[in-house]
Amino acid sequence: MKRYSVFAIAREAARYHDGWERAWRSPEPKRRYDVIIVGAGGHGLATAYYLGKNHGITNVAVMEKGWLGGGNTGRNTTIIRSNYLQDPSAAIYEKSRSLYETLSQELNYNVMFSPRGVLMLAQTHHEVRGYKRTAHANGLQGVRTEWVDPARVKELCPIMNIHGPRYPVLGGLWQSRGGTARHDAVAWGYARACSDMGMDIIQKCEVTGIDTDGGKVVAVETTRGRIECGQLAGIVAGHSSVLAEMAGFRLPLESVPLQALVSEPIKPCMDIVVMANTVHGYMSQSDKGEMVIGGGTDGYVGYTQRGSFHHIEETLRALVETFPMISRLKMLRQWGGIVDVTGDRSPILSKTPVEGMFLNCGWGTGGFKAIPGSGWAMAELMAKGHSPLTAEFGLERFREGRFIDESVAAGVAH
Ligand code: FAD
Ligand code: PYC
Repeated sequence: MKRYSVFAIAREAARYHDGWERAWRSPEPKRRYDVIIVGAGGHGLATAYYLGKNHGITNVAVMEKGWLGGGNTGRNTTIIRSNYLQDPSAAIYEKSRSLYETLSQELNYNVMFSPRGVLMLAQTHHEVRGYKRTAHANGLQGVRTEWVDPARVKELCPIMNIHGPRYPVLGGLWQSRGGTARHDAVAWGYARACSDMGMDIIQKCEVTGIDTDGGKVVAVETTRGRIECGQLAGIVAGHSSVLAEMAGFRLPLESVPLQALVSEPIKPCMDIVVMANTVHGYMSQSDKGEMVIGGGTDGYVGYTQRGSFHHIEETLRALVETFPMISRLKMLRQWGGIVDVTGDRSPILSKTPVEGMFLNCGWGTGGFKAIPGSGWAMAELMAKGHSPLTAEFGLERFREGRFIDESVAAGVAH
């Protein structure tokens, strides 16, 4: 792989940019791999990357039914934070946030990580108590967050109306090292690095069946034929229950549409991320100047990558009362993804009833921020059979009642 650098840009500028090579190869699938990962979203690609980088396992294929990064990874609003309540969550989300800090250098690919700060507004006394509790818990976990008062909120985000027609802003939970990154660059950067290690990323290849022998996974059936494997990881977000059904077991999660929209581009007016969970909407400004906006999930199970119309209206109503100046903005695009939501709003990183098959799913509305940490932890689980970061996130917690309740920290109404 040729390194990207300022010298490479200058060199290519001088020769009409005809020397760039493809960022990743598009090989024909081999008959057998040591590891097959289903799903070339951020989590699947990051898992492959850390399998190679941290554990030397490179006979790996990542199978993708569409195009890489075309699932939720390329559809999210890119908010990165680690202000969760429970210790196992803080550990994996903070690992992830800290990996984001140097990911561009690590991958030699600009993922445009922007630690601009994330502010979660408290607009009821219940939220004030909840977020103060989170700030205290984060202090004990070594995660840097703080409670800020309304005057500081206004200072951080001058375009905000803190008096609110319905809910005045009573303060907020501020994580100054939270922020955003360019979502598809994260997928592309990992894909390029995986390809460089000799791994095969097979796009337009849907896994349609899972073959087992004596309770152990031996191969997958795909739209490009049968491919054998030593280990299999299902990392397919909203399609996790479909994949689990192929392997003969059920998962404790529901798939629901979650949508987002962007406005026309405007001059810089907001340099932090704001989440307003009582009125329910969140917003940041992209580098292009568009306001990036999102709301809650649909109230019913669905596989449309669209989302229902009333959510657009509810989300914009919430944001117009929080940021009155956006009332005259035109909205440009709207889209949806299918998110996989567990009962405790925490992910599943786990072995499964099928020997050799692993699952990484249940990130629901909040898995973009977790991509590097999840990949790191999942690779460790697959290579060594255990990982301190995944220990509490096994499937068995639902049977044993050891829930990791993050319904408040999830930040998005389900
Ligand atoms: P995906 O990126 O969905 O990748 C899974 C891949 O598996 C897909 O490409 C799919 O095509 C493929 N696949 C499925 N079935 C098969 C099969 N049978 N064979 C082969 N391939 C298959 N998180 C945050 O942290 N911050 C946010 O601000 C945020 N905002 C969001 C806003 C929206 C609108 C949405 C939809 C999600 C948001 N999220 C956010 C959540 C985040 O996007 C996801 O948790 C994360 O991207 C999941 O990544 P993934 O790699 O697990 O899944
Ligand atoms: O998890 O921070 C988050 C988030 C924001 C919007 C959607 N998910």
